[in-house]
Amino acid sequence: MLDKRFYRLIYLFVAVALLAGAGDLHAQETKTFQITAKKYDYIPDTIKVNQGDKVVLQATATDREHSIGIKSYNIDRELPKDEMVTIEFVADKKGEFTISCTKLCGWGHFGMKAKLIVS
Ligand SMILES: [Cu+2]
Repeated sequence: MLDKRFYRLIYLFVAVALLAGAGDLHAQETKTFQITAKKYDYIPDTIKVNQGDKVVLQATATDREHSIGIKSYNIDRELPKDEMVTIEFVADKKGEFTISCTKLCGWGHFGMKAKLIVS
C-alpha cells in the first residue's frame, strides 16, 4: 500500500503543473513598435498589446519636435526631430488609452492622437 507521503508528492506535482500552466497564460511578452510622429499623426495610429506585456515604443518625430503622452501610464516624452526615443513600460492596466502629442506643434496639434489598446 502506498503511504501518505506518496500522495502528497502527487498533489505537489499537480499543483506545480497547474501553476506552470497558469504562468504560461499570462506570460509576459515584449512588444516593440516603431512609431513615426509627424504633423499631425502617429504611424501606426493604433497599438495593440496584452495586459502584462512589456511595451517598447521606438518613436521618431520626422518633421519637427513632437511628443508622446499617455496620461494613464504617466508617460510624457519629448521627441526631438529625427532622434529615436525609446519608451518602455509594462501594460498593467486594461483598456483603451489615448496617446497624444503634448508639445504644441501647430494648428492640428490637438487632433494629433493615437490609441493604445490593452486587452
Ligand atoms: Cu503637438
